[in-house]
Amino acid sequence: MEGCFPLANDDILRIAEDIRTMRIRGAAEIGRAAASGLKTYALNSRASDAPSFIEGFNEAYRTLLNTRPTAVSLANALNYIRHRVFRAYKEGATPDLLRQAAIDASDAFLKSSLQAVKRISEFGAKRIRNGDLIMTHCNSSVVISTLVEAKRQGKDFSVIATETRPRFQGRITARTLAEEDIPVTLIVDSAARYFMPKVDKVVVGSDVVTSNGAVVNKIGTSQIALAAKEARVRVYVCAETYKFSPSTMLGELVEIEERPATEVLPDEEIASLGRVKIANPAFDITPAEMIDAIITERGVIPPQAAILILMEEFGYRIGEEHLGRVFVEEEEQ
Ligand code: RUB
Repeated sequence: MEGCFPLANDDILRIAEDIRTMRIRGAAEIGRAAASGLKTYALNSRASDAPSFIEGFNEAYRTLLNTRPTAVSLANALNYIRHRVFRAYKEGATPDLLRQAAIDASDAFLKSSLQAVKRISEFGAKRIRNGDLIMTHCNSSVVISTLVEAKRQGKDFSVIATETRPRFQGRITARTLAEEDIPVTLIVDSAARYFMPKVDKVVVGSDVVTSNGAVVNKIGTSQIALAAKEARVRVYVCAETYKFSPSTMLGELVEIEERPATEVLPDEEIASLGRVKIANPAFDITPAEMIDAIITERGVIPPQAAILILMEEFGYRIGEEHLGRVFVEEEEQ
C-alpha cells in the first residue's frame, strides 16, 4: 500500500491547529472547516488503491475530530462525509471514485450549512420587532446573520453584547454589529442580570442541542437564560440541525471542553496566586425549560421537539447514518 496522507498532511494539520487554537472558532465555522479539511485530503491524496485512500482518510478524519471536544457540528460534518465515502468503498469504488465521493460530500455539507444559516436568519428575523432590545452572548455567526437580516428588513432594534470572558468573543459580535449599523452596547458578563429587566429577547447560538432539548453554548449562557427566566424574557436559540447531537439519543453525555488556565490569567499572575487552581470550562448547559424556542432551518421548534429532529435526521437505530462518535466506534470494531 502506498502512503497517501503525508502529501495533504500540512494542510490538514494547519486546519486542525487553527481549530484547536480557536483561530477558526464558532460551531458552524468549525464544522465547515472540518468538511473542507476532508476535501483537502481528497484533492491531495495520491493513493493508488482504495485501502490506501481509506487509511489516509481515516487519519485525516481523526486529526480533525480530535481538535475540540464539544461542538457536535465537527463530528456531524466529518461523519456526513465519512459515511458517504465508506458507502462508496463498500460498493468497491476506485480511488478516483472515492476522491470524488469525498469532494462531493464535502461540497454538499458546505452548501447545506450555508443554506441553513440563511433559512434560520429568515425565520429568526421574523421574531424581531421594532424597538426590541436584544441580548446576545459570545459570537454566533448564525445570530449575527439573523440580526443583520432583521436590519435588512428595516427593523429598528438594538443589542446588548456580553464581552464573554475569557476570550472576549463578544467584542467581535459588538464590532460586527456596529459595522452593520446596528446599535450595540458591550457589557461585562456579570452585568447581564442588571440589564435583563430592560431586555425584550435573548438570542444565542449553540454548539450542541441534546435529545432532551438542552442547549450547550458558551460558558455563561445558562446564567443569562436563568436571569431571562426570572425577568420573563424570551430566550431563542439559533441552531442548524447539524448541531443536534445524535449520540445523546443513546445516553451519551456532552463533553464540556476545559481550556487552558492561561486564557484566564497570564502565567506570571497564576504563579503569583500560589496554590490557587484555575478552572476554565468553555461551555455550559442550558436546560430545555429555560429556552422558549430553537430556530432551525426546518422551522422554529420548542426545545422538547429536539428528539423529533434527531430521529428524522439521523435515523432510529444505533449505527445508522452518521450517528456521531458512536457511529464511528461501531464501525471501527
Ligand atoms: C462559540 C460559541 C457560539 C456557538 C455558535 O464558542 O459558543 O455561541 O459556537 O456559533 P467558541 P455559530 O468561541 O469557543 O468556539 O452560530 O457561529 O455556530
